[in-house]
Amino acid sequence: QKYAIDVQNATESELYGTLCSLVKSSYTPIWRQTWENYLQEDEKQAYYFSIEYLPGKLLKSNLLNMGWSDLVASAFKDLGLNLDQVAAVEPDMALGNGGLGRLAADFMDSLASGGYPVNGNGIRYKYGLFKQRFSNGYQIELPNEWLNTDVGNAWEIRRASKAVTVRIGGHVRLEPQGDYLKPVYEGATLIEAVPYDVGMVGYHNEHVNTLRLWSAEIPASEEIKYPTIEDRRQIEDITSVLYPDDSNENGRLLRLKQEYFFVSAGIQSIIRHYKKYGEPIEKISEKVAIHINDTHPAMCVAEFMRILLDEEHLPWETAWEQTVKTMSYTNHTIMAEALETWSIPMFNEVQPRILQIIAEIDHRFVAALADKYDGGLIERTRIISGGRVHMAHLAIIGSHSTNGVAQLHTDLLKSDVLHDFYTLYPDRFNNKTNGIAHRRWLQLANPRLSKVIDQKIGTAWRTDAKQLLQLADHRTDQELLKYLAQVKLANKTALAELIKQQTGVEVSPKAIFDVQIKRLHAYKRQLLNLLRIIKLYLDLKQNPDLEIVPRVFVFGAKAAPSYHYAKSIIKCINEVAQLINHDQTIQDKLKIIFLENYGVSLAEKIIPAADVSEQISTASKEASGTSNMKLMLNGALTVATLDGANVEIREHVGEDNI
Ligand code: 26Q
Repeated sequence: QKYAIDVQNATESELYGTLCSLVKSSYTPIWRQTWENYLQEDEKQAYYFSIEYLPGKLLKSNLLNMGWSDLVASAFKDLGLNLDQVAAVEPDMALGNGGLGRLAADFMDSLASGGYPVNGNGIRYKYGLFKQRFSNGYQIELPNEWLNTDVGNAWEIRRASKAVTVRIGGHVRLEPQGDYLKPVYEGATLIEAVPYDVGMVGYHNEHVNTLRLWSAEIPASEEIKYPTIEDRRQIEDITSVLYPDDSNENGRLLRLKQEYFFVSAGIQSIIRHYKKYGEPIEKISEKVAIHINDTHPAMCVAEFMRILLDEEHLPWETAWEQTVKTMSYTNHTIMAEALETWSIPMFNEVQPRILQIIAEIDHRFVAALADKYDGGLIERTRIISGGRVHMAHLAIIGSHSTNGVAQLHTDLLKSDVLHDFYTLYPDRFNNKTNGIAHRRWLQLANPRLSKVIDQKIGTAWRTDAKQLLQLADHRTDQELLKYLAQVKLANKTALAELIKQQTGVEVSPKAIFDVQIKRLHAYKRQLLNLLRIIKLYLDLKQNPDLEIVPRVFVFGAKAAPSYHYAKSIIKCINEVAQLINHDQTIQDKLKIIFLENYGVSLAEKIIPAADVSEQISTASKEASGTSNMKLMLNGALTVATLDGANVEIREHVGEDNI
């Protein structure tokens, strides 16, 4: 009906589009009802602010969560169609770089499934994370035009009626007006922030939350100011590209504009919504919680203050108390070069009023500490110092909670990286060890293993992951062990086919599949892994009849385009792969496969087929890691540094599994 053709003549894209429309229209009433319930129950709402989300594909998880998977699979079969092929048409929603963005997506999934009143706030990038190709062993980056495909984004709803205006640039002066100062703006650019909402469907619970992604447009009233395409670009560029994790590459004006844009749009829409129901603004923290995912949205603190002061005319003290009670912050890294700072002139260029407010927060912070602490500590913790704005300091000072993402990481924050802040605010520090959405990473990614588990312990683990502990009672069950081995072999056979298809290299599913999949970074030590492989190769060259179990080393990793070292490692791995994969003398005992364009969808194929999980970061540098959990959950043995969440994984699985 949607495409005015019958099923037999429909392309995969058309079938995909039709199925998405059906799924979406079946959950929209639940989505509306979820919203109604929030209003009626007058519950506190939390908002997760993240500049990245990495959900991957949504069709299969939406089918699963709606309880439609079996029905649709059998209907497709009856019609002689292949659901997997149709689902493969969906472009990955790759609006993130790696761990931080994927964690945000897993949180959205789990929170909806737990029935929690939490909505996401982010950016609808026109171009997702670059597509990676190898050419002569070198990484090539291609644009990822995910919206510009046959199917576009089937899950979003554009809500022009909920648009807000974001002000960027220009000048500001304060004019006394009654008992407050009124900011008068001159020459600022007005940007229309248009939200695109994506439903986050809970698992079997009649609950759908919202992921709200903002897009920058020219306000209708301002069209006349933008006659050329170049003029329009000035605005549209703000939500055009996702910055590829250039932790070192500080100071891009457009990045700072992105940060302010989605922060301002999100905060404005939250406060507007709160006020609609006549609640007193000075009690907003009783009904609203705002979470700052890493420092990228740290301007939430100042933007919230701006609205409470300039638009709601609250006294500073009341506004500040509400802000601190409302905000909380997660730190994801201890690497010095990744701690965000911005120069004062740049900040002033993006939002002079926000800079004024930050300067006032800084001033009051310093004044309040002056006779209690030594000057060194104050200088090290204040927000503005050395001519720069320190975003982590803003997030910590302006919130009531700072958490790390694994116990070891939180301990390091307290004892080292953020020690001065821990001295000031010991009660604000806490740990939230990362986790994963186990249904996506086990039930969806590994249906074979899920079936074996179901047969042994039933299906309750699907809503309660702790039920998986029951499997420990069957650790010596020979029949179960045989089934588990069969599942792993079947998954490896499937991955071997994909490897053959994508690289032309044949690998034996009987070999040990030794996997390292994550962003390419010096601290993640892909190079150390490579050196070990070379050692194994040299041993085999010296003694070609050496008896070893054949091994296939699988890599997946993108390097930031400006990260020269990381790109060299990619070239290096590809060169060694060329050498080893074509060396007849080692009798297929060793293979290296570097799959292109690692991302969520590829991870879902590699992880169920892994025998060995490489988690060999330089100790203390990997804040948590999350692929370590996904690989462990799918039955891989872990080779690890005692770093990040590996420490806690070991406590749970025992030393003989890690
Ligand atoms: C910074 C400045 C300019 C442009 C981009 C960036 C940028 C973008 C992304 C800096 C860092 C990131 C991402 C960081 C990240 O993914 N960290 C990982 O977070 C995971 C979830 O908590 C942890 O499991 C990983 O250990 C951590 O490395």
